[in-house]
Amino acid sequence: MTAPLHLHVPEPSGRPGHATDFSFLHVSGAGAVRRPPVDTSHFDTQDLAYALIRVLDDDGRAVGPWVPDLDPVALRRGLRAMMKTRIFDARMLVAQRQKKVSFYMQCLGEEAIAVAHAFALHEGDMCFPTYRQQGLLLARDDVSMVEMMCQLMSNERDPMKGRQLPVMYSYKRAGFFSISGNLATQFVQAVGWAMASAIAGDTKIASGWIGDGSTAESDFHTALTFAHVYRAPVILNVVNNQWAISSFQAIAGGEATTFAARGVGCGIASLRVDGNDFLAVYAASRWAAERARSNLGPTLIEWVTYRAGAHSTSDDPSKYRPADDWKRFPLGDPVDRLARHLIAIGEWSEAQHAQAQRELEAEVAAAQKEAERHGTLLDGHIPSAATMFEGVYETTPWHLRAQRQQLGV
Ligand SMILES: Cc1ncc(C[n+]2csc(CCOP(=O)(O)OP(=O)(O)O)c2C)c(N)n1
Ligand SMILES: [Mg+2]
Repeated sequence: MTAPLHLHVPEPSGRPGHATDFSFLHVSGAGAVRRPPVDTSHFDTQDLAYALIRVLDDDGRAVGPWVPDLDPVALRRGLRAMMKTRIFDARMLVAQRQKKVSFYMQCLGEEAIAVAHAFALHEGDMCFPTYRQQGLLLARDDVSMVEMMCQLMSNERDPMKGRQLPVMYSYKRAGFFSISGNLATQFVQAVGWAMASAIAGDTKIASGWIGDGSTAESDFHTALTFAHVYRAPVILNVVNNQWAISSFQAIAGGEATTFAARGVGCGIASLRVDGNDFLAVYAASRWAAERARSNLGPTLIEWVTYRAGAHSTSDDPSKYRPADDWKRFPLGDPVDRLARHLIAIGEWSEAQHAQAQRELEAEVAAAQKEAERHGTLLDGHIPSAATMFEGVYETTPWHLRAQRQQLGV
């Protein structure tokens, strides 16, 4: 008699009231992982897809072959952009609780990924983000916080005119493709855009974004196949923040292997990187961007991080995970880690940090005050119903003209 068959159903390593056991997370030592030349093969990145590329050690020193060429001025800019992102998120969360915004999504704990990645791209490159990469916009100066807040408040100055959910920004001028709520579509779109850039003989590259949970969608696998077959100039970012709303990342297949390893199997050079290490994020992003720009094809990067906040303002994580999870997460807080590094090299101090925090809080508060002048959900200053007929057709069809007349707008 053979034993009856059974399935393996992954269990989360922590539940409310029980401390999470993070021993499942394979963490390499800072500086311990090799850095191959950018023209290496996917085969040569096999070990890198299971290791964890890290630059900052526990004392805040930058060590090993992945230390990037970033001067203190750039590092301070990065730190400020991460702090600004965190403050922006905190204020918008409160604005949602005050009913000024209908819905919000924070990127608390994941700030280094989008901010350092933005620093590694060029003007004209196109990102296909999800709702947790606001740092891509806040790291640059092309889009003002006021404009972003008007989108969140669905007010008269909302550049999307109420056609997108709050947080679903769209900024062609800042290389930020319209966010699609249909997850994983970002990956096929990014690969398609990258292929079009190459077909046109252009020099711009694409950067696609997906979460750990969304890699279970078939679009993820389709995108990898096309990216590999045509050597598309694209960076494929998988943000593994351990959760997909209330589903632990193991449910999407991150338990006995890594998300980075998916890339190697498809013929794509792949890296697994400490997403809470600003220097490692910048270095890996530059490595991937250089490959794409040099016709060496796609790179898949798994960014290991932790979603410190709720999934969205519609979620209550205390129902499914321990409240102190983030504090126990072995990779720490990206803002603290970069600040500690700058202090360790004598380029920052506690006093400067406190001063920067005050300045940025004042800057974000001033932006919010300005945005609220154009209305919030509370006072009903929303775009006119007429806007739904505008900017869609070059010539409005007869039936829409009739509907607009009926509405009297
Ligand atoms: C195709 C699709 N399926 C389901 C959803 C509903 N949904 C929204 S967010 C989410 C979880 C996504 O988790 P993950 O990909 O890990 O990203 P994270 O929220 O952690 O950044 C789900 C299932 C969706 N928006 N699109
Ligand atoms: Mg996730």
